[in-house]
Amino acid sequence: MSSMTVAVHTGAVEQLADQGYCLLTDLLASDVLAELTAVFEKNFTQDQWGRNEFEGRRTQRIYSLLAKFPIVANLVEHPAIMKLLRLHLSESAILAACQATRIHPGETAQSLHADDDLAGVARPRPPWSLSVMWALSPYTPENGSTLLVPGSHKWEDGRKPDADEITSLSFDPGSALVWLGGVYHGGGANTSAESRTGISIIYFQPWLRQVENMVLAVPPASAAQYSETVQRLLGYGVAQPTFFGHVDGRDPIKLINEAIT
Ligand SMILES: O=C(O)CCC(=O)C(=O)O
Repeated sequence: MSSMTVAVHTGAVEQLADQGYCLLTDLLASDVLAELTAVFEKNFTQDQWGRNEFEGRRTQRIYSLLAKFPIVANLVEHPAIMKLLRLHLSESAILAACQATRIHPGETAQSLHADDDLAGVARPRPPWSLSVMWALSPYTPENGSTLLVPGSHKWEDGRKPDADEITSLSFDPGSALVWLGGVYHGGGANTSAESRTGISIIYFQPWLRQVENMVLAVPPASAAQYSETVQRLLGYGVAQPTFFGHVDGRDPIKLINEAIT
């Protein structure tokens, strides 16, 4: 991560600490935004519907973006985001997820959740993750803009948000909504006639990983000689029920043996 000096919007660093989220507008050069928009206009197809209520039955997702669309690196390593990462997470944070999402008209609100709660460690706690929602279309409360509960990263276990504590913002393509992993959030309901398209990126603390990077050390062809138990211990498997560890939305055990279900 570079140590260059980068300006972020006035107050964003403080707002992220205090409210748990901030909105950065107008971050992308027009040619980069135009290319990103064109790429995802072309690549959302009809076979990408969510497989459960959490993925969203009227939501489409495309995974493994950096393997498919190098232009996405402009978002992953955007200097303003790198600065927030350094200040709020870690100098050596890692990329945990990077997916395109399109919420279609008729989608209902996703259940509110805090990504860091999956750790099962008592709240409040320092952030284990930082999320960024990059808008490639307008985001509005009507078309499913991300629901957020400001300040909830400071809440104790068990507190549930009242309806008037949940907010969602309007913002333009090229903006980035950033929140800390302790903040309750979720995709909003789309009651409009237009779809809402964005790139959702999650960064993790660097220690949320294997000590040895086992799937690089023992690639699929080599892992094939072992039992399924060893393969899953190496990392060729997903955690249930979160599906963490997936590759392009699928269980990575299939990289070794397509027949395993
Ligand atoms: O789409 C959004 O606005 C947020 C989605 C989200 O939090 C998730 O899918 O886990």
